Amino acid sequence: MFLTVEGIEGAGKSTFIGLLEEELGRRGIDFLRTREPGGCALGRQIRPLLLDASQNVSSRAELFLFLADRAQHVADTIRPALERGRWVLCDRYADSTIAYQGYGRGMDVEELQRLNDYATDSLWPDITFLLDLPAEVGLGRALARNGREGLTQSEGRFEAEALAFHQRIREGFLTRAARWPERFCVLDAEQLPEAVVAQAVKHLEPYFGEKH
Ligand code: Z5A
Repeated sequence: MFLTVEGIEGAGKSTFIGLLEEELGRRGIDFLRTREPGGCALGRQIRPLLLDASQNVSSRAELFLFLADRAQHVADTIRPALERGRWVLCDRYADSTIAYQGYGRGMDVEELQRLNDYATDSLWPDITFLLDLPAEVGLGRALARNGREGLTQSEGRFEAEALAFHQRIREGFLTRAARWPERFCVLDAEQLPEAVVAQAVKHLEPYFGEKH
């Protein structure tokens, strides 16, 4: 079972995944937690290039760095785990590229869909949890967290983008969720973290018996 978690900045993905991990553990599910960018050895070298605010990376170069990270991550980590019957729980995946580089940066969405098919050899998640909330709420949370962790307000290339950029990304995710309703499970991320996870667990209930 391949699960991905998507959402705008500050949607609460890390918090959500932490709580979901506990639930999966309690149910005896053998799972792998991973993330993009940076879920494999090559990706850990690529990640700082993508997130460093001082890097002047062109949109196309950025796209191919995300795709290189993903291609290696699928080959090295995700596919082998799925083939061994494990569940994979991944923080961001191909939908992020289409939302950020497509809807956010204005690159051609259908072209990005094809490039993701190529990079992943057509591996798409079984279920995608979309943590949905208004962009200003997510950015507010991310900035408060950065403040607590001693980072500057605009630390990171994506945090520094204008509110309209993050609003386009939210709309992009929702457009994808409407196009693939059988894959996406849209969760109201303005609720308390425990309530968000409870909705996800309810959605997963039919799969728990299968354990793969
Ligand atoms: N990116 C891309 O452009 N293209 C791609 O193909 C891929 C990614 C794969 C990766 O950054 C960046 O790369 C990302 C998209 C882009 N940039 N942005 N934006 P990252 O991995 O460093 O960061 P992130 O993925 O955006 O995650 P995040 O900012 O760390 O947020 P989060 O994991 O969703 O949230 P959190 O840390 O769990 O929560 C944020 C704060 O809110 C924190 O203080 C929590 O305590 C609080 N929180 C969490 N849940 C709640 C609820 N339910 N209520 C209230 N407060 C909450």
